[in-house]
Amino acid sequence: MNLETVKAVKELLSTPQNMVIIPHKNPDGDAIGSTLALWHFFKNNGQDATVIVPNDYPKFLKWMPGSDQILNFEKENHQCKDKIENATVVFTLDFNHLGRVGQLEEPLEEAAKKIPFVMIDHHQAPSDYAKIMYSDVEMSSTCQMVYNFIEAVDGVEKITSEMASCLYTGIMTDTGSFKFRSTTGETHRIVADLIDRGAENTEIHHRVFDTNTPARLKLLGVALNNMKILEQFKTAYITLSQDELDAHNYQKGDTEGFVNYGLTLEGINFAVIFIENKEEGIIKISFRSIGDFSVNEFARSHFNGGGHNNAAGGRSEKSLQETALYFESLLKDYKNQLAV
Ligand SMILES: [Mn+2]
Repeated sequence: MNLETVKAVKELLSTPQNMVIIPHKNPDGDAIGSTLALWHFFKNNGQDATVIVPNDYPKFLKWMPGSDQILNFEKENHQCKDKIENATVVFTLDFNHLGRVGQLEEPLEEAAKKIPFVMIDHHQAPSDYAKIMYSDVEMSSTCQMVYNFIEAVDGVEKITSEMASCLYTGIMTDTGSFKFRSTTGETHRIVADLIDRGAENTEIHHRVFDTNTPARLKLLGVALNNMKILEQFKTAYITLSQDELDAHNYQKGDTEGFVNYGLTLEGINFAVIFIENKEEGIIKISFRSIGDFSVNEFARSHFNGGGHNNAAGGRSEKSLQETALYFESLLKDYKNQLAV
């Protein structure tokens, strides 16, 4: 964080505020971990704060300290609208474009005309709605940034064991358990400090990763069986139809991490999963890569999405089969980049 940003935040926090803290739609471990950690920090410092999620999040994150205090915009709509109307500042975490919050977009657009927004985020190409911006694409996770934020504003002594567990969870999930390229020595130093401050690391890994249901494991079996490997492009992709999801009692979050299996194949650098969503009438896509191939650019150019260099999302309005064929047809233009 630069000095000017720190100064602006300190000034903001010097008077009592009604804070609303918002993660992106379909919040993941980093989104929930960062918003809850910041929420604890503000509450502990006598501020009024509320976390509002645009929609529900996976069960394997619901053990997180403070999770029971989160308001869901879809379920507690009036309460959420009241909170936003009475807010004096809005924090947006783990996203940088108001189009990423689903139905919350409109109330936030309105709020942005009246009150200051603070952005803490590590995605590319931030838009300019926030008065105070802490945006850094080099960061492993928004949780790592919230650690830096607290350190800069008030000192790491303010990090309680609850906050440490929240921040640890987000760093762990966003770095693929500390293996993605964004994981630096600094990331590990922060993680070490979080364990010293009470993050229950062994317990957190268990709670987040050992939560399979028999139906989910079988759905993974279907996904792996559907995997198509295109060795000439060092690419592997998975398709999952709505029928296949329905046959396995699909629950939100069940397909989390499936895309990564493609990258565990020797010689594969680009992995994709296409998941049919009949309700929204789209195919949801996740892209992952190892090395220099930018899935962010690929998703931006062809699938109305984006994200990071090695992890991005996108969507398609074609059918599942058409989407997969279209995807295959694009690969020849990337053969040189993928062959590296
Ligand atoms: Mn993140």
